[in-house]
Amino acid sequence: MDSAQQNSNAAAGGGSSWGAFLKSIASFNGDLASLTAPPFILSGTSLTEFSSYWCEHPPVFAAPAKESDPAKRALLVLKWFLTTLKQQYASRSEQYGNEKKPLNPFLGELFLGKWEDEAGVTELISEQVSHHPPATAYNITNLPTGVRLEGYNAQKASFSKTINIKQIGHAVLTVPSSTSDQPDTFLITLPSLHIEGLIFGSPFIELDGASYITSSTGYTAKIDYSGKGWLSGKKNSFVASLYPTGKEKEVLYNVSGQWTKSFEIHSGAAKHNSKSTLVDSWDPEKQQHTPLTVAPIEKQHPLESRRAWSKVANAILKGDLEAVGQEKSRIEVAQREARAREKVEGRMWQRRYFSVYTDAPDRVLTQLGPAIGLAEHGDADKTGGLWRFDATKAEKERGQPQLSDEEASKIAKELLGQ
Ligand code: HC3
Repeated sequence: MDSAQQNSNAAAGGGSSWGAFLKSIASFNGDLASLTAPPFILSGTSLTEFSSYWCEHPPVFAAPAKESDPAKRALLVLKWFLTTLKQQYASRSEQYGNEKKPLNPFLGELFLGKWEDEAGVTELISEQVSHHPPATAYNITNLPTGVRLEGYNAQKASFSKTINIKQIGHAVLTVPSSTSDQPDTFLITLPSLHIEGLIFGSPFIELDGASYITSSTGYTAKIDYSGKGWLSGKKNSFVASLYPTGKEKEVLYNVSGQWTKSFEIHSGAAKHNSKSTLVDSWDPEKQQHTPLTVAPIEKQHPLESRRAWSKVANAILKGDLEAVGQEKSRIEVAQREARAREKVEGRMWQRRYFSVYTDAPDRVLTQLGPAIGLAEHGDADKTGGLWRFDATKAEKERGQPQLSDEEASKIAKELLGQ
């Protein structure tokens, strides 16, 4: 049975529990992890993997480093951001026919990888830095140019007609400058989203509201998202404009299109768009993407996502729900026990790559946050802290020798119950 048939059977109540799932959503308490989704909606991929969606096209990610004009650099940053949206928000539904419920990462879970292409090596580090509330932090560096993205995110969900998700957290892109010792900094907010198609048993994501990118060089981009309305509009639509910070009416560039399909970049305000104002365009169908390379499972650290969840993921693939439940609960129980031990011993779980930023106020948020309505504290109370990449810790991790089989088994037993 293909996924479309599966979904329509499920929606009609054909042997699956989609109806029960819809009922449970109506009394939803906002805890996404607590949603008991029917089997066909379960995914064996953990949310720590989602950090890789920021860099499907490393050359586009690194491109701002080669541009010296600050407005054009800001435009290249906006273009890169827009090119990430398709993989971030539509890749699961395109691949499987519906949005899935990802695995809820455990504290300390890691997802490490790299991209290798004409942009050189670009490294990814993603770590689950908080479990209550759940928050994932990431750091992506293009080694040849030094372009670096770091950020952390959590989700706050609510129910009104459908599942609505507000993203908490932010990202900071650092672009080394050819004319100054000080790199340019771009503060990025994350769009809100909601789930469509729930009633038909084939959920997919639509983005809504607005998100922003503001730079230390004095430019801001606003991206407005909209979907298909009852009467007009196309799904996954957006319009974006780039302007000098604080002067929203003085539009330097405008971008419009569909984040799943194609978009065009024009100079000036949208009302003047013509062939002659066209600066650039993007069509994901015509672009190559660079696959992420991760170490083979047996070479991974026991806390790396694909290794840690491999038994759960295999059980999901086989549709063996009993095994899914058993394997998940092994991890959950071991994690609860680990937290209890830490409490008794008066210590805290040590994050491997990130630290809570305690020298508040944070420089980037203080300088750039007010222009786009981001608070100085970075919503730290909702993400277990204001998380920043810790280069010293990362250096130490890099220097660690590969774990022996015995050491790896000990960690897997103690922290994952495996
Ligand atoms: C809401 C979501 C979990 C969070 C996912 C986030 C916001 C994570 C950060 C990434 O950078 C972007 C991103 C993309 C997709 C978001 C997921 C979509 C669905 C999932 C819910 C927990 C599952 C809801 C269950 C249902 C009904 C879709 O199966």
